[in-house]
This record gives sequence, C-alpha cells and structure tokens, in this order.
Amino acid sequence: MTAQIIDGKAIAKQCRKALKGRVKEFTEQYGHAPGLGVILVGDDPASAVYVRNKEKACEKVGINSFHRDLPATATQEQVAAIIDEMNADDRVHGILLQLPLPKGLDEQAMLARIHPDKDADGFHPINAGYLAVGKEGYVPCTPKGVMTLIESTGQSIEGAHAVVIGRSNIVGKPQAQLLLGKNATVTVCHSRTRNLPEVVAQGDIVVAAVGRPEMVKGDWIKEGAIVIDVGINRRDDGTLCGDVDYDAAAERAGWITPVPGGVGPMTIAMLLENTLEGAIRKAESR
Ligand code: NAP
Ligand code: LUD
Repeated sequence: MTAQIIDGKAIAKQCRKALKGRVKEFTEQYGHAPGLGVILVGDDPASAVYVRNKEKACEKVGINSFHRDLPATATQEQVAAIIDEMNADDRVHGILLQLPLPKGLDEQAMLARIHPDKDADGFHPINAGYLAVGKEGYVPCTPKGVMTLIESTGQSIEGAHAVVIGRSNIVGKPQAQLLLGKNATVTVCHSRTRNLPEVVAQGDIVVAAVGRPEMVKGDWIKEGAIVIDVGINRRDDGTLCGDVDYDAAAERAGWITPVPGGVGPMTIAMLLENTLEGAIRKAESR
C-alpha cells in the first residue's frame, strides 16, 4: 500500500479561510476584532519563527495581535507582570506564552497565571482538567489540529486502536484524552515503554510526538494505518524531519502527514480558532 498524504498545509488554509469569515462577522457584530496577546521570552530562534508565523496568520484573518518581548534574563516577576497586564486588557481575548521558557523560569507557574478564560493554548490546569472530565474549555492547539487531520481521512475513530507516542502536557496527554473522547481505544507510550515497535504495530492510528528524528520505523506500522507525525526535528544540514521515517512508513500506511506541511500549520490555525472562540465567549457573557 502507498499512503495517501494528509495535506496539513491545505487543510489549515481551508480552516483559516472559514475563520476569516467568522472573524469578520464577529467584528461587525461587536464593533471590535478578536485579539491575541503574544509573549516571547528569550532568543530561541525557532520560537521567534513560530511566533512570527502566528502573528502573520492573525493579521491575515483579521485578529489583532499584541506582542511583548522579554530578554532571556527576565525574572519570573517580569513575566508575571506582562501576563497580569494582558489578563486585564479587554482587547486581549487569548494569551500565547511561547514555550520553552528560558532556564530558571517556572513554566507551570507562568501558565497557571494566565486567566483560564484567555488560555488560547489550553495549557492552564483548569482547562487541562476540563478536557480530562469532558467539559467544554480551551483545547491545546496541536492535538486539536491532529483530530481534524485524522477526521479528514473519513475513517472512523470509534473503536479504533490509537497509539500515542509521547506523554507531554502539550501534545501526548491531551491527544490521548481527545482520542478517548472520540471512543478510540488508546495506548500511550513513553521513554519507559517496553517493546515499542510491537505496541506501535497495533495502532490503527499512530500519533508520534517524541522529538527524535525518524525514530518510528516503517516496518513498525500496521498496513493501512493513519500515521500522524507531530515531531519537528532539524537535521544537521538544516532541513526538517519528523519523528517518523516517512518514506518507509508511507509504503505501509493508509494515510500519513508530512513534515513540514502536516501538523505544524494546523497548530497555528487552531490557535486562531481558540482566540476567536475566546472572544465570542467573552462577548456573549456580557
Ligand atoms: P517532550 O515534552 O520532550 O515529550 C516527549 C515525549 O516523548 C515524552 O513523553 C518522552 O517520554 C517521550 N519519549 C522520549 N524518548 C522516547 C523514546 N525513545 N521512546 C518513546 N518515547 C520517548 O516533547 P513535546 O513537547 O511533546 O514535543 C514532541 C515533538 O513534537 C517535538 O519534536 C516538538 O518539536 C514537536 N511539536 C510539534 C508541534 C507542531 O505544531 N507540529 C507542536 C508541539 C510539539 P518521557 O515522558 O518518559 O520522558
Ligand atoms: N508554545 C507551541 N512551543 C513550541 N511548522 C508550537 C509549532 C508551528 N505556548 C506554546 O506552536 O503551540 C505552542 N504553544 N508550539 N509549535 C511547537 C510548539 C509552543 C511548531 C511548528 C510549526 C508551531 C510550523 O508551522 C511548519 C510545518 O511543520 O510545516 C514548519 C516551519 C519551519 O520551521 O519551516
């Protein structure tokens, strides 16, 4: 079998087009545009690129963005002060604190400082709790985008065996919750998992979120599986690759996402969607 490519770039473009219409309606109805507050701490070059792409995407769909930069030497109090300002700013409906933070800053404390109603990334413990108990709240952008990519195949998630590799708070764990919410049978793998290839081989759906270049080999993949590669790794020559050995996996999978052009663009589209949804919730609660 040769896999069909899931074109995340094209699907994200469709999402942004639909969002642009909804943002326009919102802005006409309420007299102000949705707004995203963006906080970048330190000088990680990849973070700077992602943040710039997110701000450009906001602009294209009509969402305002409010950018604050802090140096790598910033203190916890300085980051907290910016978050507090954005929490209090009525023009800001969603707040993005780009990760990772420079060493020495307490990521969990900073994420918990963001008002849960403005938590466009869905990383606040309250929103993580809502996801765990199946209550409506903000859903983290990457796993939310992955669900859209899986649904684009037209295959049923209910009853399927989904194998998630990785258990981070930003991808693996919320991904497992979302798949469980759609009635998949979910296995979550991590660095202590025994016989990983055998576990992955059971997956009708495989989501790889590890951060190790091409770690998932083609012969681990079940014939016809849906393979979603969340990994973004930079090779020594500067090119990007995922966590899956794409060429070999594509020979067995039914569907597969490329890197770049798979999950990454969806993460950005979902951030825009969460920001709009936050603005709608706020406007409707007045
Ligand atoms: P992370 O916090 O570093 O978590 C990695 C997970 O992989 C951990 O749970 C770890 O297990 C597990 N792991 C490490 N080595 C393993 C091994 N040999 N076998 C099985 N599992 C192993 O990473 P993350 O933030 O979830 O990100 C994962 C990847 O996705 C990275 O490449 C990141 O750049 C990318 N990413 C992409 C997007 C996007 O929009 N495309 C968004 C977010 C992240 P332990 O828990 O046991 O340590
Ligand atoms: N922090 C994220 N840190 C890193 N790739 C992203 C990402 C788009 N607070 C917070 O945005 O959701 C987040 N919230 N994350 N990430 C990773 C993670 C965060 C990574 C890649 C891309 C977002 C992306 O657009 C392109 C693609 O895969 O096609 C390639 C871009 C390139 O470098 O060429």
